[in-house]
Amino acid sequence: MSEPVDTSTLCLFDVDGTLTAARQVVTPDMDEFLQKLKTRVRVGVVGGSDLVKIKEQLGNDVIQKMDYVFAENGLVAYKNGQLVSIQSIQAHLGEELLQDFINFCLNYLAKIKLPRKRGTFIEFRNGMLNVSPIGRSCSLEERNEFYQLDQKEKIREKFVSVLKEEFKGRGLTFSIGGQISFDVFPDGWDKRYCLNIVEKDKYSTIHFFGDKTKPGGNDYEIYTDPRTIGHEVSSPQDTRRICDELFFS
Ligand code: M1P
Repeated sequence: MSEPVDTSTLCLFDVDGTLTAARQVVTPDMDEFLQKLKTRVRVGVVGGSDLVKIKEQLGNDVIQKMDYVFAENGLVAYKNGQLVSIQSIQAHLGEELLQDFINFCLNYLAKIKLPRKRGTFIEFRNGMLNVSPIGRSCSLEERNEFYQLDQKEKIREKFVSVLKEEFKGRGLTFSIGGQISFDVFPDGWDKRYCLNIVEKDKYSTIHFFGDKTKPGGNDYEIYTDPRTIGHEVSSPQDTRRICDELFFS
């Protein structure tokens, strides 16, 4: 006889580098594994990306398939297929600060020369801004090229350190989570935000799996939060290996 679902345990997964390769579609194997895991524990995803991108990667039916989907760190939250809360960055920050910030970024971006620049340098989301020096509309090849260059030249790190200085004390947090961009949101709106939402569901154990768990990475805060048991993973295969050991051995 199969074991009953342990409804007091929740597993939360980052998306890029944890369930999928960066910005890629989930493999059928991993998709199947997540469904199998749901027969043991409650399962949720918490991505830095917006819901459109999470759906591209995990499927259009992701909000039906997972117990929770937290897009934009949980600022857009779904439980059992239903929207439960949504945040607005403009209401929180106000137009004045928002425009100061956007104007500063556009100015900075106009002054840097890169091998390639494309379009959508600032993506305005519900709960965050996403800033990309190459532009979000680059191709996969251009994305990989930028990522290689950024690892050597620290383009994003330098940009973020200038922004930290310029906007010191104005309540903004910066997070480098992916390959071509960084996220900007009000202090406290990192991935821990989703823990406040699941609090009322009274889980006794919350596991978190992520790959960007070092300081400055977008998994760091939730990984080190006392409310979670953090697991640092190096790839989707590694995520699966750890889950197999924890729940199926
Ligand atoms: O999930 C991690 C990050 O994924 C994307 O980053 P990039 O396009 O730079 O690889 C973005 O959606 C970003 O917001 C997110 O944190």
